[in-house]
Amino acid sequence: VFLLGVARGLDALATSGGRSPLGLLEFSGGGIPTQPLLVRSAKGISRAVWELMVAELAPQDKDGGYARPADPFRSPQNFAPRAVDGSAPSPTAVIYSGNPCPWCHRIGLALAARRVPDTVVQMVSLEDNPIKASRGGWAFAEDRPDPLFGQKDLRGVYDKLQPGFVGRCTAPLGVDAESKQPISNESNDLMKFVNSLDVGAFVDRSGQAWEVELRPPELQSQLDEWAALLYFGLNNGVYRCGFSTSQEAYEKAAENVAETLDRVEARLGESRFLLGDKITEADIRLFPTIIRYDGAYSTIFKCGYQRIQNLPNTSGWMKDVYQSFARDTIDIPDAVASYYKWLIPLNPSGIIPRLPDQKLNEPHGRGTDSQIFHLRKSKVKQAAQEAVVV
Ligand SMILES: N[C@@H](CCC(=O)N[C@@H](CS)C(=O)NCC(=O)O)C(=O)O
Repeated sequence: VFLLGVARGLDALATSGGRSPLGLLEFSGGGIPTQPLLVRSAKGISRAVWELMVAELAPQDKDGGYARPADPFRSPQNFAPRAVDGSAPSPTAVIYSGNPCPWCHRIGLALAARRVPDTVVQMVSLEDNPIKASRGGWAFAEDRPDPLFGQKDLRGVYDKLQPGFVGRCTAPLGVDAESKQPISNESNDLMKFVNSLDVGAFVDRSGQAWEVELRPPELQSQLDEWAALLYFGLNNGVYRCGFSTSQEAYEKAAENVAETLDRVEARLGESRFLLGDKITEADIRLFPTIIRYDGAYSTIFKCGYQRIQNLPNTSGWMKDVYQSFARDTIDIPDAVASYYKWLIPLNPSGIIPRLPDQKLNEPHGRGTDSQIFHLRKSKVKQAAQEAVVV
């Protein structure tokens, strides 16, 4: 039946061009119960292969839910707060990062919000290319080489930091540029590291330097609550949706995402940013997921029917953050395309759908006050960069 099908299919392909290549579905039936067998085998084989591929890509718990692997490099001793004037010949830290990655995006946003110059922290953007990389997805682009170890890919860097390293070579990864020791490969740690740097970014008329504070002490418990909520329901919630291998695990994750989006939408109806009229770390945690949501997560991760463009507060907030300081922190088409190109089990065709118009440059209608950051006094005497009067 199979060979006959092939022959018929090839013939059909050659002559009509409008039929399936093997012609199996056209030929089956008619007394021989081939179709149930075909469908059952196709379903069983593709499901088994698919499950294997997803579990390799995204480790699974026993219920078919995504279990994110732990991060091996966490060295809090390497990020005691430091004052850095940016005049040293090489940066204090290098952060290996990748444009599509939402966890890396947090670090780029924190650096941009705090105006940390790249003479202090150098973000090296790696290419997302698992065919070029020897493990994981990250390889150095020719025009953006590895500044510390001269490696070809991120695995090479992990191997330099810990010879014979076994595990996921994930971005972001922060490395102390002087000691060449890891700071952390966990984005929460790296956000805290970026917030701890004292670079004297703003100077007032009296000559006092100021820093953007992303975690004001009086907001810390609220910030921790929001961090947990956003991680569960959105940052990792969208991944739990996309990497589920059972209907039950998916349903739970999709419900968490929907509830968290509703909560965010309601919260942003009360104030310009998540915790009031100033940007905090909570906004920086939310933005990378929201900006990728309509183009990638809602579709490839099957997050559900909600769209950011239909949430007026959240989409206004997204435009506000984008226009205020986030514009240069992401290449959106590249980030979105990466999900469709490289999450092969979720999109075997590699076809990239047409992107929604996020209208990011349109008026956000969320407020006109340009003093959108909390500030703290800096210890840096002379501003490391062009003074900005506050
Ligand atoms: N826990 C890490 C997660 C980072 C992460 O998952 N990075 C992904 C890119 S979005 C990665 O590098 N994956 C490569 C791999 O798993 O091999 C963090 O928050 O920093």
